[in-house]
Amino acid sequence: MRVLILGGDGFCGWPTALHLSARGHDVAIVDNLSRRRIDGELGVQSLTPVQDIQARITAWKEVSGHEIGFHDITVGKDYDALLDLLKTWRPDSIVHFAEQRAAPYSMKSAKHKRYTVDNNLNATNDVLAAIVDSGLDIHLAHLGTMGVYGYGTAGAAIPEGYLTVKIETPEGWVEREILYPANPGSIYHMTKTQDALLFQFYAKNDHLRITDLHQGIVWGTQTEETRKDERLINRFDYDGDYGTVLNRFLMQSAVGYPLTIHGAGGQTRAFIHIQDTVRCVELALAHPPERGDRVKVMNQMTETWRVRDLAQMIAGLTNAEVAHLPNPRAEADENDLVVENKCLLDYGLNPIRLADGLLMEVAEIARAYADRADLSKIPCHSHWNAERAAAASAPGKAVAAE
Ligand code: USQ
Repeated sequence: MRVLILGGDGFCGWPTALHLSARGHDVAIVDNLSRRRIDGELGVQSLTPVQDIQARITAWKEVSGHEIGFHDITVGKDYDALLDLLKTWRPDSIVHFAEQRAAPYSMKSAKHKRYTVDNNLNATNDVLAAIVDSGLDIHLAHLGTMGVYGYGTAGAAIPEGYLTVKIETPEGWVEREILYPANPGSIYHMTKTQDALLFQFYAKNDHLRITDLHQGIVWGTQTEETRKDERLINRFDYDGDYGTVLNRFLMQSAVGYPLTIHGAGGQTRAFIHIQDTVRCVELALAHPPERGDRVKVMNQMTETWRVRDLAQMIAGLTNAEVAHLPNPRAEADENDLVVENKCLLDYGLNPIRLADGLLMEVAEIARAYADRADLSKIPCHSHWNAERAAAASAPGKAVAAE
């Protein structure tokens, strides 16, 4: 299969490109390297020494014998270049990761909100419009987020995209299937709920074949392929904007920094290891919807954890201290989360569990590159609203270790 990976230089995109290439697919990457520029803006760097894209691709050729193409195109801006690439390279599938993916970054300021909305929504619309314009029957698999659902339970497990509801009509009660009500918790998550509407429209209007993968929080850094050579190593974000909770806690334990629980740590979230992310994308590409089908939605997660339970487990494993900080986010103090993930299990995924030993691999990677860490970048300084910012700066709200 010929697969174009939009955002193929990023944390999920790079290991996906390698995974598909290793399995014999013809892979090309489209990326404008914006994630690397944002590191510059924030004054941070990946904990792991990520090579530039050309060095990565050269290393992969040496290690595997496989070529990966690279195209420096800004999806959402360089429409003609994208369309031209689709027409000439003629991919069977496109995997769309080309979006700004950090919730805290999207909430930093009006400038960051505007960038995230502009970048993400134009990228998605351009890909869809270009597929229509190309006249090709390309399957689009998009990386969405569990956060579109709002982390609730609705009294039952969160279904995969659609909810059956009963509506009272003059003829009595009728059953309808609706898109699960969107309930985003940040501007970033909001863009993914808008993406879902774009997908519904293009599937209905142009009969495009689309799969939306609603993914939980990714943990881990290495996959089977990125482990093969240090030049292939994946990103490891730990900073207050791009670092995500489990990887951050493992990194913090490795460098002796108290685990930064926001508020009471009562939020429950869905998790998936990066190795399972790349497997799930492969499974999604192998099972595309038919032309004329509705958008196929898969919940891409393997287990749920409450943030304070995660912190306690890691503290127990590594003797790390735990600290409660004022929560920068406008989120509930506690939530329960039950999620269906039948699709990927039916396709044969054998999920990696937090207990499987890879937790310590992540901690070891963090220890190996600890000298690259800038501990001043660990706290999250992006506040969701004025009340959260005021609460964070109130006297007596500094880090309190347990
Ligand atoms: N949290 C802490 N301490 C920290 C970092 C986070 O308590 O040091 C808490 C947050 O308050 C939140 C939870 O952990 O309740 C998750 O935060 P996160 O930063 O790990 O993840 P989030 O901002 O939700 O976003 C990440 C990815 C995003 C993806 C999403 C999946 O950056 O691209 O879509 O996870 S999900 O969370 O399921 O929506």
